[in-house]
Formats: sequence, C-alpha cells, structure tokens
Amino acid sequence: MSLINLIKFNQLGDDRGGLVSLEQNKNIPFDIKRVYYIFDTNEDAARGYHAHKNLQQVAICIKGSCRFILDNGITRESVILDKPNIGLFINSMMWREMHDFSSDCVLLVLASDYYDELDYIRDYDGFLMVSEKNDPSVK
Ligand code: T46
Repeated sequence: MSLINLIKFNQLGDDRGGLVSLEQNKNIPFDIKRVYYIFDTNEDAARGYHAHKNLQQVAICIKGSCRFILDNGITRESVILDKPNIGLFINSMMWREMHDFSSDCVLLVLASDYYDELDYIRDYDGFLMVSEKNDPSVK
C-alpha cells in the first residue's frame, strides 16, 4: 500500500474565487487540536527530518508548492503538493522530509494534538529502531 495518502477536498468556490472547508472527523480524519503554517521558506531549505510517535497530521499546500518524502522505515515515497484542495495525510511513525519549497509556498498543517517535543523522533536510526520494535516485519 502506498505511503502517499491524499485527501481531495470539495471545492466550494464560485466565480468570486476558491473556498475549501476543513472539518474535524469529517474531511479531516481526527480531532484538530492545532493548526500551524509554514511560509517564506528559503528555496534551498529542507525541513522535517523527523517522525512522530503518536501525532497524525494533514498537510495542505494552500499556495505554491513543495515536495514531501514519507518513509515508514521500509519504503520511501515522494509527492509534490501544489493544490489547495489536496491534503496529505501523515500518520504517526512516518519519517517526513520537505524539500523544493517554491518561494510563494504556504504550507498549512492540521495536527491531532498540541505541540509536544517529546512526541518527535528526530534521529533516523532511532526511528528505524522504534519502527522495527513496533512492527517485526520491518527490517
Ligand atoms: C511536521 C512538519 C510537517 C512549536 O513550538 N510549535 C509547533 O506547533 C511547531 C510545529 C513547531 N514548534 C517549534 C519547534 C521548533 O523549535 O518550532 C520550531 C521549528 O519546528 P520544526 O523544526 O519541527 O519544523 P519543521 O518544519 O521541520 O516540522 C514541522 C512540524 O514541527 C512537524 O510536526 O510534521 O512540520
């Protein structure tokens, strides 16, 4: 099964412009406890390089574009986000990297929990060890 789980949101816009509505446990598959956004990222900067133990998130590039890499410890997949009506669901225990930010990129992220640095795994080898422990099929 692909690691890239995209959610297509209904476009409610009309001839005045675009509109997308995000609702917890409706088109967002969890209670939304936090919203943050990333913008003005240097085009040569890469972000992420961590996994979350429990957090689930949906990332939506509401302007511009960027590329996500998701890695579950076995496979790595890449996807470009460049549409305000497409969300990338990022499950817990998924290593993520973000690259190739366009200069106008605004990345909106909805999160299932409050910020907690203890939920981050920022070391790739540590991530692989925890993945392996959680799933014996992960080598
Ligand atoms: C993720 C990807 C997609 C806070 O204090 N509160 C927050 O809600 C967030 C998101 C970050 N921070 C602090 C933690 C760091 O000191 O802001 C600083 C920058 O965060 P970080 O380096 O983790 O940012 P990214 O872009 O590498 O990762 C972020 C999220 O942290 C992460 O959960 O999945 O975006």
